Amino acid sequence: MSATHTPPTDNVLISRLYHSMLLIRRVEEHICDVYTSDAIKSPVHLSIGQESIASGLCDALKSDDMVSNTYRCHATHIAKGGDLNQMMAELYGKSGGCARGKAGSMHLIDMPKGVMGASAVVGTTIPVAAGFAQAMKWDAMNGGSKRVIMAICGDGATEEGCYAETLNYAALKKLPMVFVVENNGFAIHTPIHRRQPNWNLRARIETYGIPTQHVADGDVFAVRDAAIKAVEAARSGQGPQFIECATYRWMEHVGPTDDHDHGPYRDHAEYAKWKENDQIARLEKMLGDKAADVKAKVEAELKASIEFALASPYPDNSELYDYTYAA
Ligand SMILES: Cc1ncc(C[n+]2csc(CCOP(=O)(O)OP(=O)(O)O)c2C)c(N)n1
Repeated sequence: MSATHTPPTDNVLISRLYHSMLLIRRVEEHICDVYTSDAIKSPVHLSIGQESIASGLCDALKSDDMVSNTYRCHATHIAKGGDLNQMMAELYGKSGGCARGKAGSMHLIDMPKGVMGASAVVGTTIPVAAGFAQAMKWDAMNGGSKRVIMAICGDGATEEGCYAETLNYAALKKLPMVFVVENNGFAIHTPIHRRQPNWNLRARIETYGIPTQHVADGDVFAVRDAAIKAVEAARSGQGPQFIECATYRWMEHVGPTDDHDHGPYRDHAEYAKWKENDQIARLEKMLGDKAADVKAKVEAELKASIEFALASPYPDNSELYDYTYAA
């Protein structure tokens, strides 16, 4: 697989995207390293191999725009500028975590940085994102700035009833939303052709009158360009937009290892093709000697976040019932 998009020559942009993708990869590699020690107790859904999607998308957003995601949310949290120390402390179950150590990997949140809380229940964040989009629209009508929310999910989430309902509502109300599907081809182990009679996702979305784009090769610059176009359209009042980004999950669905010997669900030639297309290696090559400074910065940020997490205390027993609700 080779990238079809003309790469930019702007080193500031290349460095920024390389930093974003490398930070995601190194944070998740750290998770893999420590997971068996039980220091991180919640299930982890890793985005190793999929980094270019979150990094390309979030680069098109302003700081007061928002992003929503599912349980596979480390990458968008980092790419949108979510606080890394709080994220790491949350993974370690510490009180300095973004949900005070009570939620773990699948429920990252950083509202000041525009990261909506994520959920383990497939598809549930999509209608919540539409609620934010509605509020953003009303706010802009009352003189506030024109903000956009990007609702990201996997291909499996598009099969939830609430996905169709949200597309319908967002199109009807011309909400400032960008729907994105990170299409890694699997819902856990089930490929898309065994789940849908018509797996042309974009054709389905277009029936709502929502314009669609497709990035077939994970090219980080192509993802960013598609996102810029969609965000501009949504921000200027043209209603919701849709982007399908093909990608590939290198690791198991949940957990810190690969599952390449777990039966025939993967096509190993396809995995090799995507691995060869690794956008982190590609940008590292483009940067040459300049990559070293970015790498050093990433390692320093990672180290600081681990130190923060380790130094943070566990939540006190007295907090057990705080922020819990009963009807
Ligand atoms: C409502 C609901 N149904 C089923 C599940 C079990 N489940 C967890 S992840 C998953 C697959 C989702 O796949 P996809 O949306 O493509 O995201 P990916 O994991 O590939 O990023 C399923 C079915 C769930 N968590 N919630």
